[in-house]
Amino acid sequence: RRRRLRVLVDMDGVLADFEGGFLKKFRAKYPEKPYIALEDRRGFWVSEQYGQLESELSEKAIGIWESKNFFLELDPLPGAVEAVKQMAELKETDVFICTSPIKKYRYCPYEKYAWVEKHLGQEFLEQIVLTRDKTVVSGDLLIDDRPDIIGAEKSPSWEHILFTACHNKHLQLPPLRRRLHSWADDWKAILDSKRAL
Ligand code: UMP
Repeated sequence: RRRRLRVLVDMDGVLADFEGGFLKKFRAKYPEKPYIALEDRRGFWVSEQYGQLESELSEKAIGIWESKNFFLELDPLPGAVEAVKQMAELKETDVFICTSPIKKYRYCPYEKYAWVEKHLGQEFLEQIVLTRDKTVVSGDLLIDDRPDIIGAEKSPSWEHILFTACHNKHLQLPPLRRRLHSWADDWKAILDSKRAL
């Protein structure tokens, strides 16, 4: 194999606990409103499912992650920080953090950089790719909790590994599509399966 292995790792739902952070702040801000327990989450879009509960809840939900410090204060998911640091130390391996900012750009892009610096260290700032279209980024693997990753490039170079999250755990994947169930799962074996090619 000539080239180094390039792994793209998503941030929200893979490194940072977007769902848990959202629910905590939503319940604190709207204690009288109904909410969706993580067990009952279905579909990638939190705002859509909240909108189905009560139509006004869609914009209230969006207001939570548009607020200052939402992205910065997300907790790392279990094992995520250790796994990414280990991955980056592996021979012949480049790790990039590939994440889509929300369109309200006031806080989110800045806070994503600040989160990476805080939890992974300054050297990881070199590895950040902010894009709304991950199909135009090349890599061998993309570890991401969003089931449908589409964009301008119809045949992306990466294999999408679905990272299991509350909203996607019930989905049946087409044959040949692979999951990483958590950071306790064997992510090294998935990397090695691509190196072998
Ligand atoms: N996001 C929304 N609406 C939702 C859920 C998430 O806008 O209902 C945002 C949060 C992240 C982005 O900024 O979408 C998802 O980014 P990726 O995990 O695909 O990188």
